[in-house]
Amino acid sequence: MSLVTYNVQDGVAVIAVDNPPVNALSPGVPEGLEAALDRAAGDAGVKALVVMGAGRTFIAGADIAVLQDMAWGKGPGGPVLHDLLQKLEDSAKPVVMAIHGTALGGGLEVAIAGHYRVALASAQLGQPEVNLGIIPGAEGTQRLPRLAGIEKAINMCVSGKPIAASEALAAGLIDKVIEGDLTAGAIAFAQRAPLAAKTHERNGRLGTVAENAPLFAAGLALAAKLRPSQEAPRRAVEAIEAAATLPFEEGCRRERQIFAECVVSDQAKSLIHAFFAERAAAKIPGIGKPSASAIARVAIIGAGTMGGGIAMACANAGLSVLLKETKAEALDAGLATIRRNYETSVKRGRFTAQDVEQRLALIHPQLDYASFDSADVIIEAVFESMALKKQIFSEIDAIARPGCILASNTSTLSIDEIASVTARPSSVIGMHFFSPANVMRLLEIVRGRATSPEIIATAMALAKHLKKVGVLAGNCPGFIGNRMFFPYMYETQFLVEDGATPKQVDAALTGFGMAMGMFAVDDMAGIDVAWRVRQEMGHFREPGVRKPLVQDQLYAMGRYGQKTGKGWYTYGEDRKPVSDPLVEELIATSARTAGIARRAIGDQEIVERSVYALINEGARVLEEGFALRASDIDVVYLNGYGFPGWRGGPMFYADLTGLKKILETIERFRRELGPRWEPAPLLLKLAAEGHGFRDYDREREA
Ligand code: T1G
Repeated sequence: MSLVTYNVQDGVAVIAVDNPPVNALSPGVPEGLEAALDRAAGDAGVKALVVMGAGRTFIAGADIAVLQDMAWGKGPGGPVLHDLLQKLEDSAKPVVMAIHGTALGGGLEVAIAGHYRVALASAQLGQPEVNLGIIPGAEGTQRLPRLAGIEKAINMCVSGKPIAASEALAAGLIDKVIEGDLTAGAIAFAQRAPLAAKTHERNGRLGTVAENAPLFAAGLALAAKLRPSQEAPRRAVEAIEAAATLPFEEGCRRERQIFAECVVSDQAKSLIHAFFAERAAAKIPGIGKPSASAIARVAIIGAGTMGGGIAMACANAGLSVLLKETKAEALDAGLATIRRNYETSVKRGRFTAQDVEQRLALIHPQLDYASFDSADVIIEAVFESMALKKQIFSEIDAIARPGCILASNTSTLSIDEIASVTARPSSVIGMHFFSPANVMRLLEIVRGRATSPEIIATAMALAKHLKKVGVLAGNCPGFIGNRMFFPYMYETQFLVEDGATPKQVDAALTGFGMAMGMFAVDDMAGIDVAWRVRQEMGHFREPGVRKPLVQDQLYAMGRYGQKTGKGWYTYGEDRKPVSDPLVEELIATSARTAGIARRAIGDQEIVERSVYALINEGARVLEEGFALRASDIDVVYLNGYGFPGWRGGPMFYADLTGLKKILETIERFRRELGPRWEPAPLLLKLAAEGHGFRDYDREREA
């Protein structure tokens, strides 16, 4: 089956890439395009060409599966598109690119090799390669600045963010926005279009050394700001600089060199893994692919931080929301926070005032269960108390319509126990949002023993509809994310008792790439919340286990973190964490009283004890079946816990580091630090076999 179709309409050859789902430049597509170009060149009846995508989009880039092979040293060293690009540019007949959906990466690079570009207003154009740890590798860093100027090219390649057709038109990247039928509009344009200059010959917008110097400096600053630890954005600036300083062909050679260096990097391996891991998480064996069309009305219980954020996420997705509280003050406070958050989004240009009014109009505040019987999903978002959740679930069980999803936003408590108070445990599921719920992409979907496949499938579809990344988790204490987070969090507390400081631990973790250090996270989430969760989960009740010494004392002192201005750190107006000698004294005294000989601790030990605690517990979550894949665990940590994307997630990072090395270190910790460092059986097994978690996933998929 040809991946490229060819037909002639009114003297114009219409060449369409037809490689669903996103017309990636998979093997066979570049070849098919070249063949079609040759055919059009030889067809006397053809005066011009239109190149477009069949189905929902133009070309969404190179085939990332092929890139993954490249990253691991299999397959070609770089995109093999040069001949196609040259053939497009050298065509003796005008080539018009007709863009709808997305023209991304190699797709945009193909488009800018053509003589003209027209697009629907809804089209998105971008060079998102940095999201995969690479730079454009099909001469995009050489042609894009020639069309759109140095500054625009830098912004597009460093941010990786697509731009709309209107912005592309203003930038000179496209020639016309087509209203109505794209094909007809493109053909009409092509029939009137004279042969245009080749993009690589258009040097007018390449600027001078003097003009460009501040642009390149600003580009490097942008790269450092947007993706501090990532190589590719900085290398993209380097490639664009080559466009401004070298002849075209030499610039292309420089780009290919930089691309080849980036694609085999651990960062590229990790980010490409993250791309596919996110898409794999949506596929649940034995569970169909339903649509969320059945969900129109969501009812939420609790208008606190989580309930309010969930209400915003639903309203942002166009869903009608019933928002229930028990007291008018709490409801008013919740609504005020929602409005304040929306006003912040308007200030940041994310929404217009009209958008906000539309969304607020979808949120219906109330103090009772009125209309809850017409809800498609009811989400309970009250604080972590099993007794309170059971009371609420027995109430909504009596009201909700048949088939309604009864969901709990619990972050730690048993879904089975909550479901046990209802007559419909098959409709009960965990939908664990992350704070702020209107921003954080992760949605941990927790299946109970009785949860039906339909309910799971609909919850997963709702996640996609809310633009969240839904990951299915089993019903163990803390599910995937928090279950792993507790050993990580406690290990950082043992590290400060052993001699480090909260500031040093946080600096080592952010140096590793974590979005925030553990002590700053604890202060943001609330030391009182962590205390309540520890009580509910009964941590450290077994005799003989090492128990953290200080967090409970901070709780007893009312130091709950940012919300009280004091926690592990103190906080001023700017909400920036400041080390508190009182806390460091408290740590030293507690350690002394416990007979702990404090010592100097290096950053490597901090990172290894923290991150390996995650990996070891992750291996247990996996072998006990509470996560479907190791890559699902990565998706949870990348989207919910600030683990750096360019490290691929804790399990992928473990593979890159080598399970044998990690096991050796964990066994040393076991000897030196005690039984909490017992290696997970799966880790022992895989390390002994010389395998990684990726191999484990592959075997299970097979
Ligand atoms: N290659 C291979 N598969 C791809 C793909 C690609 N470029 N893009 C998407 N898919 C698959 C995806 O895995 C999923 O598969 C299905 O398509 C639907 O995707 C030379 C080297 C286009 C905005 O980075 O951003 O070009 O899970 O669920 O939400 O310089 O996909 O169904 O089996 O994401 O509607 C640059 C990546 C590549 C774009 C659509 N291009 N794709 O979003 O659907 S590097 C990109 C996206 C490059 C050049 C360099 C999004 C989308 P499955 P989906 P969606």
